[in-house]
Amino acid sequence: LSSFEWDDPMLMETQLTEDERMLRDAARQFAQNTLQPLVIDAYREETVAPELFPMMGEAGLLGVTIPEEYGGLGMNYVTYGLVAREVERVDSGYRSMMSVQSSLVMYPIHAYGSEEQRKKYLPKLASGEFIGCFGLTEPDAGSDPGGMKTVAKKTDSGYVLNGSKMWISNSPFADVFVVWAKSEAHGGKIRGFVLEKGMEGLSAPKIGGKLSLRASTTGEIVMKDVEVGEDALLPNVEGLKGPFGCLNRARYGISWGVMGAAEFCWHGARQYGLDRKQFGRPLAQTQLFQKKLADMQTEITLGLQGSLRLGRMIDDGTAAPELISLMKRNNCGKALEIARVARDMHGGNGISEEFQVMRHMINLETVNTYEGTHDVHALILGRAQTGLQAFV
Ligand code: TGC
Ligand code: FAD
Repeated sequence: LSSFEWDDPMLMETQLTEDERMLRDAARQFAQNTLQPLVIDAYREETVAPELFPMMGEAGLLGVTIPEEYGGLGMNYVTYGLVAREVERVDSGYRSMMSVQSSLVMYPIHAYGSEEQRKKYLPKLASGEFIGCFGLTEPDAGSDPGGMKTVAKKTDSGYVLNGSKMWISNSPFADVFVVWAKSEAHGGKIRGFVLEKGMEGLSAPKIGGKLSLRASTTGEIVMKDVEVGEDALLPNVEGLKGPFGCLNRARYGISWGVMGAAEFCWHGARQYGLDRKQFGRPLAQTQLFQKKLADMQTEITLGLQGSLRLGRMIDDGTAAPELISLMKRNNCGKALEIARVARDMHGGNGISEEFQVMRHMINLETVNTYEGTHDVHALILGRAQTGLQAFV
């Protein structure tokens, strides 16, 4: 038998290809050298930072899975997951900025858009020259997006949109808005539209007072008689499977991302326990402390293996959406619990911004809620194994 790698017990390194490791290392370098020095102040000050997008674009973090001809990297979903893990090791808000752009804006334009839409938007979204946002949630339609009120009415030359979206990442500084609306011309079915900053009647006020995910900017999208041409419609998808197709990718990325945040908390707690002495010995030499570290190590090791397996299944076309729910739910819940325990293990220092565990803990409250709450994913899994739907 081989020796035990405490921080990589399943030897994940050996399960990755050289290309995957190379891009992971590049993402880690960018995250640690560029994002990490900014994050403590950015979180405290709730900094609005659109300038990070071109920097992420240059580092190759935007549109990892989008083909190279549209400015992406043309890499697989395992690589996308590895990138999410590195960025979220620094902050869930930074991963949010990146994953909305990649999975919720570039993906639908590529998968459901016309060739003209792809050429117009994707290269600039990949470089970060354009910033994108994704409007599904509304004030009265969160877990139940089918209850949305936003409508698109047909005009002679296109559509006119009315409605409002709530809790939209990146919206206050977005150039490109992928918005979902019920289209009267399509029998009330949900359709996707690509709106652009500056359109008359379109505004995106910032939501203030957020106690979580403060390094990422969140806003509303307000549409008052916004007129668009026929070319704003995403032609190749209809119904809720449009937005859910995007969410499948983003939820998968989150399953990796939160493990990055959890790893930060675990490694921090371990180091703190080695450095800090009480009762004449390191905290790490107590049974309770070691039990907590063992629990963290176990959950993170299993969570990462699950995400890697899921990534390979997405890449070979065998993953079902319910499996994505399973991994998103499990890894978010476990990461949140790990962050809470790590906060406790740091004692009083655990509440200081300097040690960073509390920031991760509070961020993970959001990540456990967005892209389908922990309980909504339980209901998806409950339905899949009983055949009975318990939403309504
Ligand atoms: P249901 O009847 O289950 O399905 C309606 C239609 O949609 C299809 N579908 C899917 N297709 C692909 N992938 C999936 N995961 C799909 N889930 C459902 C389904 O096949 C059906 O198609 P069709 O052709 O038969 O019509 O829908 P429901 O209305 O009963 O919804 C149930 C429920 C609760 C599962 C669903 O609404 C849900 O998942 N709710 C959670 C909402 C959510 O995740 N919102 C996310 C907003 S975006 C966001 O949070 C971004 S944060 C990003 C960041 O900052 O990082
Ligand atoms: P609700 O749906 O009102 O849920 C409240 C509670 O009720 C939850 O605990 C939920 O699990 C529970 N619940 C709901 N239905 C049931 C049921 N049938 N049975 C049992 N329990 C139930 N959305 C976007 O479209 N784009 C974005 O970019 C985006 N970014 C976000 C960024 C942030 C910082 C946040 C906080 C949210 C963001 N969201 C975004 C919205 C997010 O997806 C929603 O908040 C989430 O889907 C939950 O919806 P809700 O807030 O309306 O909660």
